Amino acid sequence: MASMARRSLMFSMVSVTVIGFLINSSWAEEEIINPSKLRMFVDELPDMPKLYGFEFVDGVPKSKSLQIGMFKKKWKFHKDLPPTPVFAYGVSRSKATIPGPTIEALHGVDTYVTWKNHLPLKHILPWDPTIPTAIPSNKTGVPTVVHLHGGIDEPASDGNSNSWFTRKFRDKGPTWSHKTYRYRNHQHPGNLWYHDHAMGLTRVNLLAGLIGAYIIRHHEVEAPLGLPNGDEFDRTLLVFDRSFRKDGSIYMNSTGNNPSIHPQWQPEYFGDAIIVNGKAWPRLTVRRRKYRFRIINASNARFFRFFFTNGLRFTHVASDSAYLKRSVVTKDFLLGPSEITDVVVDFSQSKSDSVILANDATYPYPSGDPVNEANGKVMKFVILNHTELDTSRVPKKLIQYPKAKLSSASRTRYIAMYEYTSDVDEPIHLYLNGKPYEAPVTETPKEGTTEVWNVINLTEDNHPLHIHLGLFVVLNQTELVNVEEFKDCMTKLNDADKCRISKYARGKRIVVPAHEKGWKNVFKMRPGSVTQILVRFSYIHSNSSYVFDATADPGYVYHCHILDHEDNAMMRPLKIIS
Ligand SMILES: *[C@@H]1O[C@H](CO)[C@@H](O)[C@H](O)[C@H]1NC(C)=O
Ligand SMILES: *[C@@H]1O[C@H](CO)[C@@H](O)[C@H](O)[C@H]1NC(C)=O
Ligand SMILES: *[C@@H]1O[C@H](CO)[C@@H](O)[C@H](O)[C@H]1NC(C)=O
Ligand SMILES: *[C@@H]1O[C@H](CO)[C@@H](O)[C@H](O)[C@H]1NC(C)=O
Ligand SMILES: *[C@@H]1O[C@H](CO)[C@@H](O)[C@H](O)[C@H]1NC(C)=O
Ligand SMILES: *[C@@H]1O[C@H](CO)[C@@H](O)[C@H](O)[C@H]1NC(C)=O
Ligand SMILES: CC(=O)N[C@H]1CO[C@H](CO)[C@@H](O)[C@@H]1O
Ligand SMILES: [Cu+2]
Repeated sequence: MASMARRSLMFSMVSVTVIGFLINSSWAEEEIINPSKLRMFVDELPDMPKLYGFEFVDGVPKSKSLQIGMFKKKWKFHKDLPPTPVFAYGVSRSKATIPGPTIEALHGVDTYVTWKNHLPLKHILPWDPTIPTAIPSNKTGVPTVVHLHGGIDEPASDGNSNSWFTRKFRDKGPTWSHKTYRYRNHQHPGNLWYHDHAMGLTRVNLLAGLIGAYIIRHHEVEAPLGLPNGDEFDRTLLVFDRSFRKDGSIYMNSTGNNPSIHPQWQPEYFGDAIIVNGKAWPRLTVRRRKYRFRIINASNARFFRFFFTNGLRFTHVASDSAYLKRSVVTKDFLLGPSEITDVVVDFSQSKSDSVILANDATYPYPSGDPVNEANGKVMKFVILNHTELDTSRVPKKLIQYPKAKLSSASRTRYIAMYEYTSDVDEPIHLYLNGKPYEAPVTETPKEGTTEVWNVINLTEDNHPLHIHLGLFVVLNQTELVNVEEFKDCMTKLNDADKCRISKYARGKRIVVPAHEKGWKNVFKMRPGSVTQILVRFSYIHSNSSYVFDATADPGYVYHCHILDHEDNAMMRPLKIIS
């Protein structure tokens, strides 16, 4: 496949800029800013505004209704960059931020959110009407719909891609049912994030800025752990990559890799500037003590392998939405798109008085280019000299949810990932199980059950698979032998049993890192491998059934979380049955 060539093309984008006018290229290409022109670590790391999804009435927490809008506005991503037109979430246009406000919710207390679309008629980024896309019947604006990633909620509040709506709800997708979403917060405490999920527009709506963090807290369960807490020492870092033009606008290539088939769609978006909480390569001054960082990877396609340049370590306490059973110390970790890692960093252990959080993951991961000077750095921590009393701790034992038992699985499914290429060997689209999104639902798990899913990656890229509603544990990852032979058979029959998968799933066993052995909602499906996961369609913290009707319409979805893949159309319906 031409992926290396494709990647080098994108990589050479920066050098093209310099001599842009000499090359016969479109204005867009000429104007891409060379990221080395932006000074690193000059902007302070912002903390996003907080919205509380509950209120105390006579000392008792009660549910609350929030109104959150989506606005077009300008955002300063860097001191040296002109303001960038963006789409941002917020309670008003002036208060809207990139990322949006962090929503704080309490376990057991419902939060209601009315998501309001105030976006203009025209998108700020190029999109592609030839992939399955939400297109309003008349010009009523940019379609949007919000998904709470990691949320265990009713289907009608899950942000189904076809439940999109435009400005003032003037036009609505086929599965739209109501304006106000109900988030039950009945699940285990942890880290979630909200983002747009409109059919075929997810990648551009997120690139434009429609993302934000959502935290569910459960004090009785979490307080005894003694982890660093409070706004100063417990922080959310939302990380993504973007490219900019010299006028500050977000650059996205408007020419597809198969322009005669899809005028705009490209298989992966990569930006050269690394943005944390809305600032490119920011800095944060920290005290010599422990901090908790909830790190959300909101990139379209970039993987990050984070490490500290001075060897400082990370102590992992949670992964995606759930606490780990035990804390795990690592020197680095790989974060796939939309994965969340929750770590404690003890700056009192630092031998230097500043440290850079860096990244060395190739892109696309794992077959692509190495990082460069710009995208290899994430942010800087300036560490104050004064040592201070730190009463927070990181216990070895965190929260143990009942073990997922393989023997309890009610059935086994195969989920094969396919990429289809054009005669110039460029990807045209990707499907799960060889089926487009619109094909009738095939994954219909029974509520309360656990299933084994064998995810077979027959493509060259690492696909982070995300399942709505269900959580899963990764059992093992095994490389396929004689991949091409197996792939040929699968391409013809699309049936893992008939293609005798057991004959091929005999390669190297890949060790699942300790910090990813807990309950997850996204996992990186290695290329040329079978990943076996145990998916649970019930709560993990209790045996009670869902506190809502999970079998209702329009159901759920599961998809690749490389947004460019999800949009075209590595996504399938998931319908829970009783
Ligand atoms: C757009 O079309 C929908 C249905 O096709 C209709 O309900 C709505 O009123 C129209 N909106 C405008 C602004 O014309
Ligand atoms: C945009 O994509 C097209 C098609 O893949 C490619 O030919 C062109 O070089 C790309 N532009 C830039 C600036 O990378
Ligand atoms: C972030 O997510 C993107 C896509 O989902 C992925 O490609 C990238 O590797 C991830 N980065 C990190 C640091 O996890
Ligand atoms: C810490 O102390 C060293 C040596 O006294 C000094 O050079 C450095 O600037 C101080 N760092 C901070 C962040 O104050
Ligand atoms: C993966 O692990 C399960 C249980 O641990 C085992 O039954 C299965 O055979 C393993 N799969 C492969 C491909 O090794
Ligand atoms: C759910 O029930 C199983 C079997 O009775 C038990 O092993 C498990 O601990 C229970 N889980 C919770 C969270 O109570
Ligand atoms: C990098 C890698 O191993 N890619 C493989 C993914 O799977 C396909 C098909 O199974 C292989 O052709 C690739 O080589
Ligand atoms: Cu993918």
